[in-house]
Amino acid sequence: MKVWFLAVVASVASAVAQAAPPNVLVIYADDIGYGDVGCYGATAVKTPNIDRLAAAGLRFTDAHSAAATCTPSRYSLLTGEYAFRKKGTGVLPGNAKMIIEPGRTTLATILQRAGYRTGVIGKWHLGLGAGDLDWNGDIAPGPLEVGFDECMLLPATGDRVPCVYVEGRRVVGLDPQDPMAVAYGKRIDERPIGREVPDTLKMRWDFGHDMTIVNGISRIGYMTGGGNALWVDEDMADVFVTRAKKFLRDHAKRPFCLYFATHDIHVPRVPNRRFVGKTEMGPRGDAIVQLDWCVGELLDELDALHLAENTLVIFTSDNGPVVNDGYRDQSEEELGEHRPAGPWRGGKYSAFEGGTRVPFVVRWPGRVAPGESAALVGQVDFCATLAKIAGVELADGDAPDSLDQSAAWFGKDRRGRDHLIEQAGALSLRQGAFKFIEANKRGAFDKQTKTELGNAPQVQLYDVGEDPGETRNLAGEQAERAAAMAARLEALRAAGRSR
Ligand code: NG6
Ligand code: CA
Repeated sequence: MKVWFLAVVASVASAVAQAAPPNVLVIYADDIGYGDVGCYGATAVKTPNIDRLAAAGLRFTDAHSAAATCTPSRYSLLTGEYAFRKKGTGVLPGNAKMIIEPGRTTLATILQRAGYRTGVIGKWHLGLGAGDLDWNGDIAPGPLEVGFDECMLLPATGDRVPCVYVEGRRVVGLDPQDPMAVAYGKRIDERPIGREVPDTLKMRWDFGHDMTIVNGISRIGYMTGGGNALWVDEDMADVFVTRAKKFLRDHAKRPFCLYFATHDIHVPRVPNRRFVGKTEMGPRGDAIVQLDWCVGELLDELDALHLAENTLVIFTSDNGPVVNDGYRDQSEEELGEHRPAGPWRGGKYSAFEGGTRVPFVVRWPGRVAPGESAALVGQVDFCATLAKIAGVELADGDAPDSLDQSAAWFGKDRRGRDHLIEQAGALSLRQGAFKFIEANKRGAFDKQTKTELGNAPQVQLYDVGEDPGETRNLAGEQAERAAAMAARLEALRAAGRSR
């Protein structure tokens, strides 16, 4: 009797322990391609920390960011809604208002409901304020209005003004005697801009990026003032890592979710001097080494705090890779045999697989068996999947395109989604190995970034299992399948939701 009783108590206790929701650390790299890290085949750059994460976790080979650029991917990740459903979710200028409405359900509000402490550190690029923001006062709405308890932000991108950090609702280090202003489209002071003095710059622009100069690098857009608050690109990774470690230490005793969104390896690629010359690929390669260092620092901190066992760590990227994204940083000249998108065609901006098929690693010791999975998974599913893992019930209208993929994340379901929409200029629908790309009259090739955009005036159908390079358009041969997928894509679009 006594033995029986003890056995029941033990098994209930272990079920409870098993059910304890994990901490969540999302490491969201910027512009890292499928082929840019060692565990996905890179050899010209070493990424021992990302590789050690992958060795202890599940490495997905058919995982997708929601879109082939930053803002729509981040929007989808945090809201669980495909960004194409909402106007104004394209790449935002640095003075855009926030595009996630305060009050709506987000990844952060979902986890708050389960008692998590939530934070975002790093790149935001979802707009701030309600329009016509005064950067010298309280910056709201922002992450704190959509479920984050703490934030420390790179407001837009490294190559866009404003070049300052925002912590909470304030610009860090801003001197009231030196107020700042931000403008797009019109110049707001007399200082020379990058277009006029290209030879004085630390890193020259190639296209775009020829406006206000900060830290010897010209950017997109104009800003004045805020002298003390301006960031130093070379220190950015350290600043975010230091802040992130503090977050982990501060909340080690309760469930937390940290969304750590790196600037690396977006342009301008100006890694700390500790990493300069670590690869033969120039700043783009060195920025990958810096990114890998960031990952190592966070993993080490989890270990030091004895949190690794009960922390679900995800490593992924917001879109596929780009080599020359507008600065003369030797990225094209020094690329050598390195294939940033791995076997996939296209890259950032592209409707081909290289646009959205990104590294995706999930580690949760004891719960996720290490290995590899070919399941089709998407970042739009973060909301529903983490809701499930944290034991939160979603309301009917919440996260309208987000599906619970916890079985795939745990390696139990090897198939994943039965369909997924990928967004670039054109929308694509994946169903199993087939991929349908809708007709799109935009150009097929971007001359500046040298990207195959995947647009064509006719529909395209590929079998990415047999033909990973998307070279044989089967839309003629398999007209029925193409028509059925076109109709399904249309129905998914018209329905306004897919959950
Ligand atoms: C483009 C920029 C590019 C990059 C991108 C956004 C030019 C010519 N190109 O408009 O450099 O900033 O926007 O990248 O300005 S993303 O990763 O944030 O989506
Ligand atoms: Ca990006």
